Amino acid sequence: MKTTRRHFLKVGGALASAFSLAPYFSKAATPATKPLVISTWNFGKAANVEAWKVLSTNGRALDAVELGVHVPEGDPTETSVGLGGLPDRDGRVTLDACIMDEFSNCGSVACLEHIVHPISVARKVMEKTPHVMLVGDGALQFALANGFKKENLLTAESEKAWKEWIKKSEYKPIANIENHDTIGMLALDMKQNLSGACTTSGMAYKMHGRVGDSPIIGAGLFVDNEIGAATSSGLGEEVIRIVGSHLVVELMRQGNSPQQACEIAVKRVVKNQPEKSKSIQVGFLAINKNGEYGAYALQKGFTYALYSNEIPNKVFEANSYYK
Ligand code: SD4
Repeated sequence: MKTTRRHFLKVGGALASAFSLAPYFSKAATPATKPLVISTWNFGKAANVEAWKVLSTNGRALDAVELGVHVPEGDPTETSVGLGGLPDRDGRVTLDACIMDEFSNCGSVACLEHIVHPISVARKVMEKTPHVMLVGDGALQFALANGFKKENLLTAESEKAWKEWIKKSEYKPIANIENHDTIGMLALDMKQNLSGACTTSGMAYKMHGRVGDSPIIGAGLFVDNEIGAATSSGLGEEVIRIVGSHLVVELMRQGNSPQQACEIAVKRVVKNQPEKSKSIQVGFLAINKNGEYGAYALQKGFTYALYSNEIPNKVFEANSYYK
């Protein structure tokens, strides 16, 4: 079966750009499920509700993922994304985000301060500049020039937690499993187009200027509208090392299911870092063009929320390499 698919994709490579891959996918075991939105962690459930409003009214996957991730970005009680995000070790909240559409357009911001919705700045980078990525001050200047408001993102609670942390100032580049909570969201719309978004305040108490996987196209997020889309959460350095989301999509291109692709990518992390992988978290989420999905993580506890016609918004726990 795998060989056949691979063969099809190899032989059909040149044809793929000219013709839709729909006949290939319609032969898959699962009937097409669309629209569909899937996102990382428990807070993905509330985010999915907003995304679904767009998808269920025949909207574009790109709009769905942007509006979906606005929910945790704007929620001051979520300490890992947007407003209320835990700061770096200097007490500065610096945000990373990226977005990618069905035409392989993409935009990204990294180490952006003072803007509640970095995902929308990333979209503006995609749509209004000849570039893919803006960082730091340049990203902030661009945001302000495009009408975004400058705000204080450090809430009293996050400031308090940071001041507690300062007492010991224990800087561990290997962050523990709990302080990783990026939202990565993937959507398939009624026109069978894919898009994705990924946004985070990154590792808590990181070095100022540290950028994780989340805003890096191919690492924290990748979309190929002929094949599928993937996103990641967890220790960004390990995801960057394997260009994780791109790897997952390419594995699907080779005929693997989204589940198989996520598992192979996680095993690659283990192979790279056999010892370190025991104490860190990395998780991948993927969907293909047919609406099949998969998720897998190093450690237990990686949850994701799925919203489709068949499953109206439910949180699941992914299987993990370490039990
Ligand atoms: C990072 N991958 O900055 C992000 C953090 C994360 O769930 O995923 N949290 O490394």
